[in-house]
Amino acid sequence: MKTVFSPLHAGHSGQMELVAGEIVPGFEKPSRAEIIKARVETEKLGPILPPESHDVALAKRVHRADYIDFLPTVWERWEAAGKTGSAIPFTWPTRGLRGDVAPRTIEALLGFYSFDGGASFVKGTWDAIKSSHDVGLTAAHLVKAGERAAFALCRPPGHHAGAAFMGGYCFINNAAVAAQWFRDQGAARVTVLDVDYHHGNGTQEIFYDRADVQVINLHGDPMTEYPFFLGHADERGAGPGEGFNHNYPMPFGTAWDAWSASLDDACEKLAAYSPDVVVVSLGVDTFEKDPISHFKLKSADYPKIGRRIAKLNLPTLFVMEGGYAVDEIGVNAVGVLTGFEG
Ligand code: SP5
Ligand code: ZN
Repeated sequence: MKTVFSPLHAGHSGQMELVAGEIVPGFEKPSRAEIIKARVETEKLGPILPPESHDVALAKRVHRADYIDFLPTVWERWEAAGKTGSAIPFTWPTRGLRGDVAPRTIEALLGFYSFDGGASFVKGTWDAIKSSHDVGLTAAHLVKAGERAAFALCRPPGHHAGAAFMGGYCFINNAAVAAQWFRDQGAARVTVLDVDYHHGNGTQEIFYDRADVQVINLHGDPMTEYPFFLGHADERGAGPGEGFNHNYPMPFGTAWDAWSASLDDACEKLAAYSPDVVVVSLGVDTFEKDPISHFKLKSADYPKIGRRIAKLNLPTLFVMEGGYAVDEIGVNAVGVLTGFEG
């Protein structure tokens, strides 16, 4: 399987996040992608290719255009305002406030275009976001060109990014952009299968009222787990999209037996939908040693995920999402891919 990777991810480094009342270095750090890349090499998964540059016109249809236009301007405006640390929002237009009027200052706009303080900017962040977007689309091209599967080693991740907001380490929703690209290229139906520990709220929001993109999520129950405000089992899609969104919330402590039962059910729904292509939002933060998550998957379980997905016998694009147990992230992420290859 071919991997697409860009070194530009590394400029998104040193950004801070708020954890347990303290500002700490972000869990979503450059070594994640480097360790996965090293494992792709030692496992001889296949060639590692650089991305081609792709216009963000498509991202402006998947997201709201004003949101995508905002992202490249953030760091410049933050510096121009005399600020020095990571650009992190701190005020959000929640219930009772105006979410329809874009304010003018950078600190206000950061809140306007986010749902949490988890997607902070440093100097190299926009270039990393753009490279991650390009990695996803370049890998999608490989699948369209006839590869059975390809691996988009995206960083930063994307699945928490909604139509007009960032959050949860995510800015552009790489998997959603790839899914839309497949549709534009003539795929009648596309499934996004999200196995990251956290609910892919952004992907769900983007496709919620559509029948042409099925969205399936396996994740920590939002009653007790981030992102808290989406991902319940009764969210089944709306309007023409009703019945095309499927959520599998699971409790803390979920291990392979229960998790894989959800995956089996998800794969049955996926097969019944009969998509032309599958986009897997591949997070490995389901791992037992993940520092911010609460499932109990073991390294030996990841190849089994790949094998189950391979049984669908569909063209498959793997898009990297989360996973914060850095020491094992390569073994686990690439384990899914070698398992897929059988
Ligand atoms: C792509 C992805 O996996 N994003 C995850 C975003 C999670 N943000 C919430 C982090 C909460 C951290 N809680 C830390 C507990 C440490 N013991
Ligand atoms: Zn996650």
